[in-house]
Amino acid sequence: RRLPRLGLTSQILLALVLGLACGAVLHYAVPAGAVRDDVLIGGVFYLVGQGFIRLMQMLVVPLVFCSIVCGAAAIDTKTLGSVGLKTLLLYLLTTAVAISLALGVGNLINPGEGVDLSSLAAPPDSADAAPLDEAATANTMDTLLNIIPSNPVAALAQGDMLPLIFFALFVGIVLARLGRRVETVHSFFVQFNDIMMEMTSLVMKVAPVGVFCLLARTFANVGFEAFLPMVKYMGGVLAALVLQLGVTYMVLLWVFARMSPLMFLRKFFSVAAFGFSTATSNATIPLNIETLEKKMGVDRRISSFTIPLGATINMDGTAIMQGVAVVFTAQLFGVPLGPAEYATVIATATLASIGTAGVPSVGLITLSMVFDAVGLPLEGIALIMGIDRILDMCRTAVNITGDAVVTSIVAKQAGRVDMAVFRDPDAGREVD
Ligand code: DAS
Repeated sequence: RRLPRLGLTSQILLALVLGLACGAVLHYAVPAGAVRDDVLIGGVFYLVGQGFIRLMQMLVVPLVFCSIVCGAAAIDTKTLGSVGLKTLLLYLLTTAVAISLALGVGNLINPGEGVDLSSLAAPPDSADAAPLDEAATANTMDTLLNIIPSNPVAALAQGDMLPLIFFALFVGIVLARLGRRVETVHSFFVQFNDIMMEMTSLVMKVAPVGVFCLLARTFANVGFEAFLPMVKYMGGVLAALVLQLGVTYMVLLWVFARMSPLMFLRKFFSVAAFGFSTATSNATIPLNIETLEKKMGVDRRISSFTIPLGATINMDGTAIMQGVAVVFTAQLFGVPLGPAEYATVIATATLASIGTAGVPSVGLITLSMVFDAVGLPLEGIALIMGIDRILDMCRTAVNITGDAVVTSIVAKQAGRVDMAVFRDPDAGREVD
């Protein structure tokens, strides 16, 4: 009888457990020797683990560039109007609040303190070393000025993400303005984006092997010492997600829309649960729009624009994971972060979330980009990857809730919410 085919999530969880176990056995039970150190830890595990991380890095520039061009082109400035502008501003505001929350919680919990993994960092070749020096010396003004690329092709070639994102946004906005005159170029980017999304899901299929090797090597080298930081990192992300959901969104909903937070959460629970189980904002779009209309009386003419937009450009949960991950990795590898680096992280994560579509693990791909922007070693992803799938489900639930909260606020202020439906506890039962 064939083993039941395990879903990717369970495969990754299995790889997490096996990687930890294998690493622990190698660390505590197998004496140092050629096989253990050169063939396994420094050989297979290093090669496959780093190979997987490079596969993810390979996706970053084309994936982020295409999805931001397509995302920006979809924000057709003509139809945007006041509702659209207010929606855009609220989406950017909630994401900036989210990442600031995450950096705050990260510096409160200090998940990466007490363990020094700098011995694990791949030997910094010239490219890696440069950003660290730049980041260390560049002041905040230069950081902001660097957002505008003096040479966009160089920015693309070197993977300088902030200028790349700025240029992609610009291309997308002009694409929308020129409309039919440039439809060939537009469809090129749309098709290339499809290729990159398919490539992302193919790369993610080998994630279990990557996770196993990365964790086995990390735990073989440092043993269970690395376990506590991983748990603290997970706790930090979950704490920040709960704060964003329970405080930020609820305060916004009450202050700007006078809608009962408890009623909203009770009615929205099924959508959040769906987002949690699929770890995909895009797949949740139809249920999100249906629930807002039938259970909360939010006019579909608003949500059919703001929800798909939010699924693409508003990823507060992802920004939270990235904020905590930056603090975690900087502490693990002893990389100093000053105000300029924090400004870069907030800008990169907020801008990066604009384009990346809501598909599983996309937050991990753009995380390697945020790390590059502040010169953090990608090995930090090793400890994050194993538990990322679970966190992906949690942060996706927050991503879509943020979309629905902003939609409700904008609709309410435009007088497009039927409050009788919102207040009726039984409204829209048929949606469940
Ligand atoms: N899974 C993504 C989403 O659908 C979020 C992420 O990968 O960070 O929103």
